[in-house]
Amino acid sequence: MNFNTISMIGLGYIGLPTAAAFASRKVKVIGVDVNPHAVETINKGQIHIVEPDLDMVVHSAVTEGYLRATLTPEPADAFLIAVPTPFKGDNHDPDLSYIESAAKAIAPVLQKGNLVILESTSPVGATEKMATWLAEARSDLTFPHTHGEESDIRIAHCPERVLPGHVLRELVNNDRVIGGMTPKCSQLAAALYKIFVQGECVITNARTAEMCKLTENSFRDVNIAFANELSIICDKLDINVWELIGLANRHPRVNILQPGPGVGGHCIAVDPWFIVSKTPKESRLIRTAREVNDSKPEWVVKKVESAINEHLKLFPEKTPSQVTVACLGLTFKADIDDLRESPALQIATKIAERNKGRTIAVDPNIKTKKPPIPSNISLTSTAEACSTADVTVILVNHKEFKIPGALNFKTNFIVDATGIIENQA
Ligand code: SAJ
Repeated sequence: MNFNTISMIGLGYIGLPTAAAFASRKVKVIGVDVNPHAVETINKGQIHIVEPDLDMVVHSAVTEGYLRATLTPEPADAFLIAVPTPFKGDNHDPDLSYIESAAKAIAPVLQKGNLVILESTSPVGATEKMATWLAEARSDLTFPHTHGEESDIRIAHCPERVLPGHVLRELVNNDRVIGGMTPKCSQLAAALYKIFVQGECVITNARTAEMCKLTENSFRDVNIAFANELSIICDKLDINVWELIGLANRHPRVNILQPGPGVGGHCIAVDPWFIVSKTPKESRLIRTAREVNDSKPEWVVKKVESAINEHLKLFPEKTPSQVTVACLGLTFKADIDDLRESPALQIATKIAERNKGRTIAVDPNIKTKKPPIPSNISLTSTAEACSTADVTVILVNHKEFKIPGALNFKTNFIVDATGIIENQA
């Protein structure tokens, strides 16, 4: 089949780069988003998110006429859905309402022969659920969950697996898991991705593809939890965890990840719960890993509180309101500017709430004038933080902090959640 027009529903961190990747191969792409600001910005050839090189690709796709954004879906040969799947309530249950809305929005323009792909990270069974929502809205068409290979509409789940900060490269180079609801659905979806994917398009079924994405992020979460648990054990036993991990990793079959202030972002801290929510009794390790990683920020805050107390013991003439605490790094991981779901920001916020003195913070990647951080945290430069802080906590290993000599502390009261100091020693 020829894909003359592709429609991308959801123009966020995944949808927009994917739309731009198709458009860069001279395929007509109609991007759909409910956010008028996003639509307007894209139609001007600009972008509303931060991702290296994406601005150039979107600019040329729009100016050459291959990419256009709109608020309402229009007919196309293939529809790709890349909308959020957050939690519903406090129970970590997945909220599929954005997928449901997207399905209901495209249903009126669906035509026999169309392909619909769910790219959003989803709990097992979500693709079948999407098929039922489409079928409810279009009783004149047939769908794979009832008509198998004979269906009018083809449906597949092809999860995105790209790393923020490297999205354009990974979109093209990574292998792609293609989970069709039937073999024909898979073949059609693979043909679509082959337009720009240079990695292998590996075919499976929809449920396995759903579970594959959740498994990848849970694997990473469990491994980070192991490193974080080791860091707490080593602290108690007076062992340097960074040295320990370096030594253990010299074993040919050991590869321990790095401890940190906790796990942030919108994927690794979320997706494992989609497995737990479906199979709560069976997912003991996956749940525990989430709990271990989620408890790490509070552990770091407690270390900072102990450091403040030690500092006050050494300088008994000082009152708690005279202690300045500096937080180095606020983003959810190194060398990006994304503050959402950031354990570093969570820690800085708690410190600022509990610390009676001044709380200052440095983040070389936060360049906006009014970043979304609490007003009781003042942003400053690395040099000023190092020269004024009585207690310092290193929360993100940004490349600027790793430059030899960049961290010239006046204080000895340092809590290093990242291993920067140890790795420089
Ligand atoms: N982290 C550690 N120690 C480590 C590695 C990471 O504490 O050794 C922390 C980071 O600081 C960060 C969090 O984990 O707070 C997550 O960072 P990440 O770089 O591991 O992953 P994300 O969330 O940026 O992207 C992940 C990727 N998944 C995997 O690597 C298995 C990416 O490929 C997925 O596409 C993305 O989730 C997603 O969208 O699901």
